[in-house]
Amino acid sequence: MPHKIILDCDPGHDDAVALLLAHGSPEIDLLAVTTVVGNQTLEKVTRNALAIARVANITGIPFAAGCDRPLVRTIENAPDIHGDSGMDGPELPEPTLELDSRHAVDLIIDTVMGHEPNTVTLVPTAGLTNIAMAVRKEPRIAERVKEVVLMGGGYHVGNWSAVAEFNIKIDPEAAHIVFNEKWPLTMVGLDLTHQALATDEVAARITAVGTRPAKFVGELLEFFGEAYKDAQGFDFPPVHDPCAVAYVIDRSVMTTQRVPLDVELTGTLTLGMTVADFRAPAPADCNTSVAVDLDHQKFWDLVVDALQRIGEVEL
Ligand code: PIR
Ligand code: CA
Repeated sequence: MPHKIILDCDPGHDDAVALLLAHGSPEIDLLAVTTVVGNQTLEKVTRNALAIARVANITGIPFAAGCDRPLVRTIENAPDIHGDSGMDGPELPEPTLELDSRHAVDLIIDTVMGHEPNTVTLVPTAGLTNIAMAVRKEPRIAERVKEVVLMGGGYHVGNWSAVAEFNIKIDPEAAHIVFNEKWPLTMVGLDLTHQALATDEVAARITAVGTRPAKFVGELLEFFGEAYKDAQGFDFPPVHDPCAVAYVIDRSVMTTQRVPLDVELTGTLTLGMTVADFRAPAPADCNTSVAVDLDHQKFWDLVVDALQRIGEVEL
């Protein structure tokens, strides 16, 4: 039985790869795609999500727009990494799919409550505003969701400050809510995703697939790679968000460790830091884990395999 997931995202170059991986994997049943302000404005990331749907011919599942600002903080976007559109590089086709009329928070609640308990996995790859709002509006989803596998945070690495990661830092109060719920939660943070580098060999494998969707990914990675070189001095870009999807597909793609986690809300230097307490064996009631080591080969095999399954798509 494929794993039912809701992808909550802010496309975003790596969000796009996450969406394509989910769509092209037989192990994933993609129930809904929701968007939230993050890499760019809500309007832009939502348009980008619909453009990806057209590129890969994703139809028959609801896409809904969510929160256009964080719970407490003022909006922060990441144009240095993702460009003015939020997904600069490839030409973005005019969307054909229509947005669901519901707010993303309601779509998330309806989808979780409309399926059997313990069958729906939430995969957030952006700020956690929608997820926090959903669990506040309908607290029963905390017991009903199978698990949360999110890209965000880092126990030893930051990218939006010395110690904080973007998805957590832009809405730390939302992250605090999500990290302190009782659902099983796996944090696929920068410690893991900085191993998911799109090397030249990876880019060549993707281009060799030869289809339009694969060419689209190739162009995304080219822009993302240049941006990461200029802004952060990386030789190759870390492709964060599909790591969370890959973990749902195949647990053996990474190792994890169960450890208590919390989100810093009052630090002057550490706002938005995800604090992992490694001091002792995790207590019995600890419901949080962090991703540690990535099997690079297995991860990129999953992405290339998904692109091959998506096949050719005419515009
Ligand atoms: C990536 C992101 C934001 C800022 C930078 N510098 C790099 C986005 C990605 O889409 C990913 O979800 C997460 N936030 C990584 O921090
Ligand atoms: Ca993202």
